[in-house]
Amino acid sequence: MKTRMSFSVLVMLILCLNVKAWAQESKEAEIISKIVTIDVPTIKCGSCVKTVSNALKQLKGVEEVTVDKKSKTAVVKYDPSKLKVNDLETAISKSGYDANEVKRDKKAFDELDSCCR
Ligand SMILES: [Cu+2]
Repeated sequence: MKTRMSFSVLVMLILCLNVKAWAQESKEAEIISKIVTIDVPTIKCGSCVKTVSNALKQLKGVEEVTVDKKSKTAVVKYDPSKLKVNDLETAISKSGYDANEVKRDKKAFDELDSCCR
């Protein structure tokens, strides 16, 4: 009788843990990614595109990046629970480029290849 009871307690415990794990999983699935377009007006060439893309991709929470030389924009898909638009702008600025209203970091700009300045 005693073994039987402790067995059912164990089963219940396992069930509880499973439900908890499942609840956590579905909570994660609820997070909806956002897509934002950021103006990067000082982009000039393919090297600029690469620099800006890499700066954004290094951020935790960035899912997809498309930097376009023609429209001089960066389209970023990101997780809004991990990042704000300003974090994206700051990362672009730190790589040496203007991003929306955020001006480029001067030191980073000076370190860019001469063709990108
Ligand atoms: Cu360039």
